[in-house]
Amino acid sequence: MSQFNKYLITAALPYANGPLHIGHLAGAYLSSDIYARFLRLQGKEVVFVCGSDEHGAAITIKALKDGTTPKAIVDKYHELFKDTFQKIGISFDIYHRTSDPLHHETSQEFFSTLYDQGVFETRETEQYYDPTAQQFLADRYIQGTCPNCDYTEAYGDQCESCGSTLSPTDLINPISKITGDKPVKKSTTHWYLPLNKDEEWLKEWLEQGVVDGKKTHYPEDWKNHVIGQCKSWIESGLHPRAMTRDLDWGVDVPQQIEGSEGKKLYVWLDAPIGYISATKQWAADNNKNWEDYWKSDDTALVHFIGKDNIVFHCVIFPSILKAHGGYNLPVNVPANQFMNLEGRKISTSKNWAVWVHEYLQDLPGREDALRYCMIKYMPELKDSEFTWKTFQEANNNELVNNIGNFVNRVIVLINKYYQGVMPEYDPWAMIDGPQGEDELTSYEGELIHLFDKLDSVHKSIYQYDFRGGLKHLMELSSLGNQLLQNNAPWKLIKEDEEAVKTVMTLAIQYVAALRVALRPYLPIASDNLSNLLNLPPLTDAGEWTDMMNALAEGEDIIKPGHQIAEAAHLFTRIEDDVITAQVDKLNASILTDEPTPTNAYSPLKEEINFDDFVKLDLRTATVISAEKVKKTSKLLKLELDLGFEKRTVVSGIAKAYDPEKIIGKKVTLLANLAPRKIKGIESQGMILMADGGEDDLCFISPEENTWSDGMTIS
Ligand code: B3M
Ligand code: ZN
Repeated sequence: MSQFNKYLITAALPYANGPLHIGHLAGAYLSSDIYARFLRLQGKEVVFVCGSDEHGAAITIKALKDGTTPKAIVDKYHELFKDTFQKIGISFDIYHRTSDPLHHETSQEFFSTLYDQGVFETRETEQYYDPTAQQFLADRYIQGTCPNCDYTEAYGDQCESCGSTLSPTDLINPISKITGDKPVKKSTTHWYLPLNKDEEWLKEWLEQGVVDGKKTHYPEDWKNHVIGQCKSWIESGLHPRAMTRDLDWGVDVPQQIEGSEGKKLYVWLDAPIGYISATKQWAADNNKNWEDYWKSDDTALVHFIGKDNIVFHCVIFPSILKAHGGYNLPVNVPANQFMNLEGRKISTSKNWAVWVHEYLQDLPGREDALRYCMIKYMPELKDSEFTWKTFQEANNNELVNNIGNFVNRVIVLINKYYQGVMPEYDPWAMIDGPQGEDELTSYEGELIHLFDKLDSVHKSIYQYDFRGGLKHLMELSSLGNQLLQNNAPWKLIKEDEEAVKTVMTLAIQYVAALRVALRPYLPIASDNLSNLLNLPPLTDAGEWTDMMNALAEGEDIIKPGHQIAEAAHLFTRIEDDVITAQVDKLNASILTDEPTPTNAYSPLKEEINFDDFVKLDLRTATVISAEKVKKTSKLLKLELDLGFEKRTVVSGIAKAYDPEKIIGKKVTLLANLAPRKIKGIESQGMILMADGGEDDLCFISPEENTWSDGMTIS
């Protein structure tokens, strides 16, 4: 949706109760940063806001645990966050905080407006109270036995063992986490947002992108998992939700409201308004009008978050904004899923995480390597996995061997042949293109290819497909390498000096394109490319658009006569000892008795559609003979009876099954897989197995006796 000129981009406000880990980066911060940087490069007006979420039980519980005050906790983490985000290159226009008076004022104004408009319902309920501590207990302050699974340390809002959502009164033998005493029930009054009244318009807004008869966005651009979560929430019925709490840390309910004493705003009425107060502060600092970014039709509001915050940003906050009136609703909420770490869920409480500030200390100068790996495996549509090994491979095989190698060859050769000054060249000299050897091509045609590749990066980013954009970028660099490989200027220089000038000029256009295209992804590498090309660092003010306009006109980005700098490496290899040290550190730090999973689950493959599925012809069959394939340890040669014909299949199951024990076994066969030769034997199909990793395999078999051979499975 590029009809917007202005963008207000938000990234979830992290709770200031512990350091940032790689899951945070992969969840919301890198995606929002790529998006913001790219839009700026396109000359769009962007305000990218974030800040620390400093209220709520997450903070007070941490203070209680550390024997300190909530204020000390948030001050500590706020500073750490600011520093970490800056070092890893997240280009916020402002990093604000919810303890700031401007934020308190802004969220109180929201509360008062909703109150004055009669939006809230007041309700009196019984809630747990700790008589010794003389305070009501937030859900997370109560622990007890889960009624569903008997886990004894379930929280008042959720059981972490079985995952069920609870309310404090569900717990068996509840105790207060503050004193360890048994809490008592006491009545209290709160203001509720009647979400049940919003069901209808929320549905229309989410499904059709229409509010009050006005088209606001295209739901088909939203991620399926985001829409799916919202719909299932709404379909199961929305209920009034309390917007206040009995707490002593947070934003006060405005004093002029009767009964406000001792009451604070619910953290989800407070935190998202942090996006607005951050914008107000940014506008005040930059002589702008904040309302232009929240209330005008030509501004797109986009929320970047992790999947655990979807309902708050797609149901609750929109309800608050609409009830207040005058504010834009988000045009998209491109939430990511979760990133796991070495086979486990990242967990702050179990200390199973790669902490970003520690990474920055342990692997100095490798900010972009982490960004690269996080983006390559970004959990855009499904959960993904970070391992130190894949990190090392991504750095060494892709950054060093692909981009680094290409750039280095170009810079070295231009310095060698032309003393670093781009020569005059003949654009009509025929050279081998990057696409294939002996495929002669014209210079202009190649500039168009370059343009198209860059355009694919653009399209991916607009679809929030940041991984896809990165893939196109790597292909760009591979094409550059291919161009050099196919023309071999180091040989050609002896035969045709003119052609080499054309090849090297084309190659430098690729490098110059990478300087701009890498900017949203790997900003430090982009700056280093600027140095190598002897160009100023990008200012993120429309340079993408300038470059595309030039290429569309068949104009060079770097012209004859331009002097480049000496060669220097963009990336360097990461050796095994660095990786081993990180893996050891991780394993040593975990606070749990659970054994490390040996069979780290493999992440799900890409989604397929029904048409893909029906292409598979699955048949049942019986094993009629089985023998080991000679000189192999894993392979068995099987004869299968499908009822209507017999087949030979080679299967890698010898470590899990003795051949004699599987004769007569019923199996499921992928029967229309193209035959292929394995160790000289033609294998006519593939047997379906469940794979638990290592040699842990078992047949996916039809139920004995009920299935006859050759039956189609659908
Ligand atoms: N602090 C939850 C989280 O960090 C919460 C996000 C607020 S966004 C307005 O996951
Ligand atoms: Zn449970």
